[in-house]
Amino acid sequence: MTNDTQDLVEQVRAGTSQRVRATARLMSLVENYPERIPEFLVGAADWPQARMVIGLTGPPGCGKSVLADRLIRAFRTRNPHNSIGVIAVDPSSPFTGGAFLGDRLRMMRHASDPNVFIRSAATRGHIGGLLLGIKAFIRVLGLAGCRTVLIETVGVGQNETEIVDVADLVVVAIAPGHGDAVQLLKCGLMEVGDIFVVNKGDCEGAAQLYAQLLAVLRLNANGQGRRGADSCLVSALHGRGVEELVDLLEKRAADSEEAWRSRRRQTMVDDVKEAVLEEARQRLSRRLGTGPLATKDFTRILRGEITVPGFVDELLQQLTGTGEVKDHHGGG
Ligand SMILES: Nc1nc2c(ncn2[C@@H]2O[C@H](COP(=O)(O)OP(=O)(O)O)[C@@H](O)[C@H]2O)c(=O)[nH]1
Ligand SMILES: [Mg+2]
Repeated sequence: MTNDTQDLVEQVRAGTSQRVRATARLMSLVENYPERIPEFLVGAADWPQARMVIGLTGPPGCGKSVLADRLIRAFRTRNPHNSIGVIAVDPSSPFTGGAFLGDRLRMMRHASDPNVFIRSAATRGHIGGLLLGIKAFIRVLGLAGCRTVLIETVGVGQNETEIVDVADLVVVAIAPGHGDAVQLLKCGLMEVGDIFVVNKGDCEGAAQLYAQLLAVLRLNANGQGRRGADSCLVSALHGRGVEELVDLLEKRAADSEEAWRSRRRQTMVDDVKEAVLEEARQRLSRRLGTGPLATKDFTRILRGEITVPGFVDELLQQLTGTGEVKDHHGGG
């Protein structure tokens, strides 16, 4: 880990007055220098972790951001000493750009609360990198003392449902006016949800939608679907049903905290493995591009003079033989 990262990590962990700024700077590092994300794994084993990482997903316009805002307030009121982090995933689409700006404005009221961390993450069309970034965000937020992390993401299409892989539990929100429950839950949302929320309970059709949802959940529980999904009817705009939702979330956390913790630890180990493989791939790649084993050497394989494993053996020998293993910054 480089010195500046290390300093920032210490500031965040120490909980000084610099904590809020240092946290923001760490997250900017993650965002602007994705190649440095592996640095955020060094020493991370003993970083404090969030207790609950909630994925909040659902179709655009169903009220996720309004609900997120309510959840922030509810969590802050219940546990005034606990911080909360919110990651809003921007689908980088011209159609939702406006709505996203709205999200930021809506959550702005928390800007002066030093215990609320709100961050956006742009997808830029590269979901793999985004996932790594979000995982690093979650670790940084944990370090900053966030007990709860909420990830708001638009639940349409495959990409977005992948984001729920990093959440401990997933809240799927739907709302009346956009089709029936079966249609709304088509885009893979049924499979990912732990808690299903019908929002806009104050609007016409909400009661019917909720009844449909319950029927769908019952069917699923009888079939091969996931069992034990919870559900509730809320009106985020008016704050109705939100406390019940928080109760459901708290109950899940109480039941599964340990399992989540160990799953996240395993995820970190997996991420370290990926980081190590990536580093090795890059070093070998640099070696192939510039070293004595230039691309033309591949023709030795084509001519049958050497096998692929034999070639790799030579390559690794060259790397270790020239001290390249100690090279942290490439060059070649
Ligand atoms: N009537 C009503 N409108 C709501 C409710 N929750 C959200 N909305 C409205 O629905 C629109 C979309 O909300 P937003 O939170 O931006 O949706 P998102 O795209 O899912 O994040 C906004 O105009 C909200 O004011 C609710 O409970 N009742
Ligand atoms: Mg939103």
